[in-house]
Amino acid sequence: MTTPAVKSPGWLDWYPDPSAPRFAMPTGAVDAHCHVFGPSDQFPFADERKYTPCDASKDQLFALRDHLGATRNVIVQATCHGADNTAMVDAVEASSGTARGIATVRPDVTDTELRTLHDAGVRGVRFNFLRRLVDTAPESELLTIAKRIERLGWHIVIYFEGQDLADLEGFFDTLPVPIVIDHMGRPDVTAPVDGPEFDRFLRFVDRNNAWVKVSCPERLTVIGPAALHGESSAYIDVVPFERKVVDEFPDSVLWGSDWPHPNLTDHMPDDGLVVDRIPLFAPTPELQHKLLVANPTRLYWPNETA
Ligand code: 0GY
Repeated sequence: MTTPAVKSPGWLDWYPDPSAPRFAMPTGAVDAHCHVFGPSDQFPFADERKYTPCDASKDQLFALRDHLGATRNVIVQATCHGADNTAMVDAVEASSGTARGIATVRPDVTDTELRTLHDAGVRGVRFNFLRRLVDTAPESELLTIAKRIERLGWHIVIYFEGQDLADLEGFFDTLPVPIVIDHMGRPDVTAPVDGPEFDRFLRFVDRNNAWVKVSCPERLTVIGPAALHGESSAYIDVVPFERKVVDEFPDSVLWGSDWPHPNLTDHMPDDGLVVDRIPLFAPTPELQHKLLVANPTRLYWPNETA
């Protein structure tokens, strides 16, 4: 045990008492994007981190999963832990097979280390292109990693902002393994949903047969959590983008809570309300089943049928 870390100034902690969702997720639902942070006295944060969060433990994550009515999690390595995947792996191993992990690795990772991660339940690596979060590795190093993981049948989770896709897509097109895109490629939701930026994104998804996480409205919204102010649903300005992605790619969309919502600065979402938004963009039981059960099960538990 070490001393608990001191949070970054202004850090917002995750919502302590989320409402019970009115929308019942179908049996077998997967939260395909969430994180654990520490606890920092047990799993210290990385020296190279760009922020220091509150703790968000595996037990708190699993309690939220149960409260929201999900069955499984995909735990994505958070940048505050750098390439030390210990906390994430500890959570995946403690899940009795109900969680998979996405790791961060360096190009000099050994085959033995990769195999150990695989045996623990890791099924991919994350490449992060947000400068406020990481000093992104050169493309040559990322390509080395991509080739190393290919034989394990893993995929690459890519995190970038919409305006950067034009510069990055040539590199992404060369990746030799399946691609999973975080948060719909972070579109500018004040731009038209049928405008050139989002159209570029949709064509990129189509060309690569990529998976897309319809997640993180609380980070994309400009108008904010209007439901807290009497509107019928939260983050309403994100809905056209979510709907478009689900309509165009019903068999390759995933949903994630993004708990514990790192680096939000103006509010912290009630995770129950975030779940209640799902029917706004997946309006039929068939679409809900694909988004929440069939698609993530095919990607992360491929030996099962859903
Ligand atoms: C997210 C988003 C963020 C942070 C991280 O790994 C991370 O530090 O993912 C963010 O700040 O946008 O995907 O949860």
